[in-house]
Amino acid sequence: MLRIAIQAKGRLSEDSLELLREAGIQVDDTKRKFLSQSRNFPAELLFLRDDDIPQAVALGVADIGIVGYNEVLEREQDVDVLEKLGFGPCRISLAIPKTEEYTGLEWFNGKRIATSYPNILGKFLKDNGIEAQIFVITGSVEIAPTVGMSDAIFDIVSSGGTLVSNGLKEVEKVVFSEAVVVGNRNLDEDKLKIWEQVKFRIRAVRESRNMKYLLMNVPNDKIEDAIRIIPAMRSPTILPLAQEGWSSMHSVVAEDVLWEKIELLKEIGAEGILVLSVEKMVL
Ligand code: PRT
Ligand code: ZN
Repeated sequence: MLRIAIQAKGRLSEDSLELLREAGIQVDDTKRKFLSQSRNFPAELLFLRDDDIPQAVALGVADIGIVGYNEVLEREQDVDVLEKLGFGPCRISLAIPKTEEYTGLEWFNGKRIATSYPNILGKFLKDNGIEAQIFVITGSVEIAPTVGMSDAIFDIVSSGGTLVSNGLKEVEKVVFSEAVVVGNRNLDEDKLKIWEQVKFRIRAVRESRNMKYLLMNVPNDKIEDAIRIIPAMRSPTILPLAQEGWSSMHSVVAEDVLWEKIELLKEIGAEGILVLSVEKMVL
């Protein structure tokens, strides 16, 4: 049995549950409890505040956990980052009032910086030889300069909208973060085996999310060109059509280059192009 800690309520909880669900680990989240056992997989979910996940995993209260990399860095617990998950992207940045002229990192010498990430900030300032005062607050960091609590802030930024609406500008991006899987350092063989299974499934889910299945009819003398446009995993599937001189070609293509590929395929005479979602993909 593998115990997986995920955020109970917050920005990462839905994506974490969805990823596990798509990986075939079903839990009854309708009556979300503190601890919920999967109906069909040897795993149980422990719902925690994100701040507590690195410590829970370090202590072995949970075997693995899904949490923002920012929390992993800040909590300085003995855990391993086992896998990056891609969702919850953000950065932790230094921001100052937009009316200030920013002259480089020295600007922060002698200043007071409000943050919920004192460890990451402390290390960054030390590494850069900056002497500033760290003022720890746990919420609404972005209002600190307006109310005179600090000269600057060090906080999570995603779109940047919160900074702008508080009259601040981002001047240094210090850490980039996304949701990651952290693991206890002393997992036994059974648990490691289950984690390997989970990892394999998570990768297949993530791989398939970015992929589309493409079907099209291609004149036989253009098949070589079509293969050059969409090389596929090994090679595309080619099936003869009833109509002489034509074949049906099947392949997968990454979504971010889909339109560009379709245009090239049309140029070489491909017809009846169908694009389908990929449910799961195992490489
Ligand atoms: O209750 P619990 O302690 O579990 O949750 P929490 O309130 O501490 O965390 P939560 O749910 O807000 O965020 C969980 C994780 O999501 C963070 O640790 C990050 O890894 C990640 N994440 C991604 C973010 C953001 N994007 C984000 N934008 N966390 C917070 N924000 C905040 C940001 O600080 C700003 O105030 O959202 C606001 C809007 O950001 P902009 O730049 O888009 O305006
Ligand atoms: Zn938190």
